[in-house]
Amino acid sequence: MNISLNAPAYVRHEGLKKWVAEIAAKAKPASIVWCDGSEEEYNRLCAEMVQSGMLHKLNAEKRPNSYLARSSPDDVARVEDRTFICSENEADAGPTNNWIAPSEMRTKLDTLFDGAMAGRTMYVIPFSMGPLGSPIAQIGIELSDSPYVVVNMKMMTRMGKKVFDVLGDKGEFVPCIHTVGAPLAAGQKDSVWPCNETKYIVHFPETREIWSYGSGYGGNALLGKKCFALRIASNMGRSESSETSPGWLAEHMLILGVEAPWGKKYHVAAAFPSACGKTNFAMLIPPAGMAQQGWKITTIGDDIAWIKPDASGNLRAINPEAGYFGVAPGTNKSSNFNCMATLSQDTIFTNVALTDEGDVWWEGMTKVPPAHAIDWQGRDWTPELAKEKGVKAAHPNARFTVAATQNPVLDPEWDNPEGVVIDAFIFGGRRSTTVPLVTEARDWAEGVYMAATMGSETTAAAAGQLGVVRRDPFAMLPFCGYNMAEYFSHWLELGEHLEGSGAKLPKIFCVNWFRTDEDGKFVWPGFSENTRVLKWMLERIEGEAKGSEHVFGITPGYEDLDWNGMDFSIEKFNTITSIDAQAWRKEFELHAELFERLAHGLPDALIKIKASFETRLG
Ligand code: SAT
Ligand code: MN
Repeated sequence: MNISLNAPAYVRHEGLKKWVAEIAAKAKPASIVWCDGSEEEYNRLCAEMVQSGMLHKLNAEKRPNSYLARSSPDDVARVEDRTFICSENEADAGPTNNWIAPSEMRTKLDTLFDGAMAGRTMYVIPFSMGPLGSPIAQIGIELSDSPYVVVNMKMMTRMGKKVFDVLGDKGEFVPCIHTVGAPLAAGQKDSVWPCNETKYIVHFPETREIWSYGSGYGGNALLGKKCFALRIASNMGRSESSETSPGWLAEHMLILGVEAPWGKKYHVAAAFPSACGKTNFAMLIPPAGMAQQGWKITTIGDDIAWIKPDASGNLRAINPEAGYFGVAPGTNKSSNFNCMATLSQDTIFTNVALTDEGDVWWEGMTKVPPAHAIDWQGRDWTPELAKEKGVKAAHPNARFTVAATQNPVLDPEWDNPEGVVIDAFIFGGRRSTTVPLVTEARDWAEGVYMAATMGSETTAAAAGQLGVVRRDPFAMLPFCGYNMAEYFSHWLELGEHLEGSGAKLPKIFCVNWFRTDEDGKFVWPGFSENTRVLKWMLERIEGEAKGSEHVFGITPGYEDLDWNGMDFSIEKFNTITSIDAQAWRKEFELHAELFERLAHGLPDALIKIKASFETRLG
């Protein structure tokens, strides 16, 4: 078969063209389209998908220029058990990643990709993770046979023609190859959401390649996101560390800007597992009283941060993404007003419900559900069905894709190629018990310990069982592209390096918004009220707020938080801040289990800190 490469004249990179031709020869698409990232291209592809049934155009008055996609019911979330880190040595992937020898995997992929794109168009998607040309940014090229991927990548990354200018004729890029794995025979009718039962999400960290087979959903298919910006980038950041350079960090973190009434602006990066409220925290509106005092929060990113020390040793962060791929269910005007405003137009929704007016709906969007809707699987849905049979209108991992520029509280620095200086790191899991509302680590190493031993109850963002506690170090368990124990070392060494050169490190805090009472109800209202916790953190940075020291750090007393405009009793405060020695003895046993699992390469410092915490606990 002879298919035309069709490369536009402005693509001057021979290596890139050769690679595209090679993949095309293997996957045998019907044609190749080089994406330019234009509005015209976006609109054309959306129109084509409306034609094919993959997208449904929403009511233009209610939701201008927006679409709904419904995925196949067996392609609704990241597939962690089908995600592989194929390093040369198994030990380099570590015990928390699935590993298959690269040669074996390549043989497997050769077979899978042979003719995988038959009958489809292969899109060449050039993208930059981070502001184009930023010293922290990186370039990727995704080859995909999914037009849905193209339009999502347009919103989620800096995508298009300009990338080729930065790339020049021999620039480096991360090759990302994606197929839905559903070749079409001549004349065969396409399914609305093509995918394959067999799925492989594969990373080769040494050669910095990504191969994704069989899924069209989210992090499995938008390869700039978790695959590149976390799994491959975490490898890059560590491999660039040496005697003289501490390397850099690729983290599962939101970045926000916060203006304090005393006239200073801070930047905070926070790691929570998928579907634990990063987007809500990144778009927080301070409670009315605090807003009046001058508190203001702006978004830089909602999911991923790349963090690099500058010449003075400050940790500078960029958001490598350019849009949000957020969880819809639970999002509403009171949980996240700014997000709802962001979604008012130019949005692609996936797996939410369709109302009779041609707008979208999901659980928690409004107090009163619509009397009738079409659910995420295209079936009739009513509130009665939900009550009687527990049928959900939207899938719990239903998502929206939207450009960051639509966010009304987008930080003016969000696109600054230099990044912003981070003042504090926050780590938080979803824990109904044990972990208190907020704890400040006494130093960097103890902060690393807290982040490393973080646990969280699982959510719908990944296929698998819901609500079980699993250790999720740094909220990176599914995203760290190398041995987790070495990742801890990288953090510790980066801290030592910067401290040794006289830099002031960000403070590290650990939070838990999710403690419940005997009835299983959340005690802490969260959302806006989290600003009070943020305020305490910033006052701690300034040496202004009090707190008391306990086993593993410093926590505020009731009187140390600002309760102005909020009715929250000291009894309630005690339920979410109490430290139950018995529960913590159990918790340390779980830390021990984690450390045993990660024994190979585990830094001694963490073992010592654990021992000292246990001694303090008595
Ligand atoms: O599917 S994604 O990986 O993009 C979303 C998430 O799990 O955070
Ligand atoms: Mn995420």
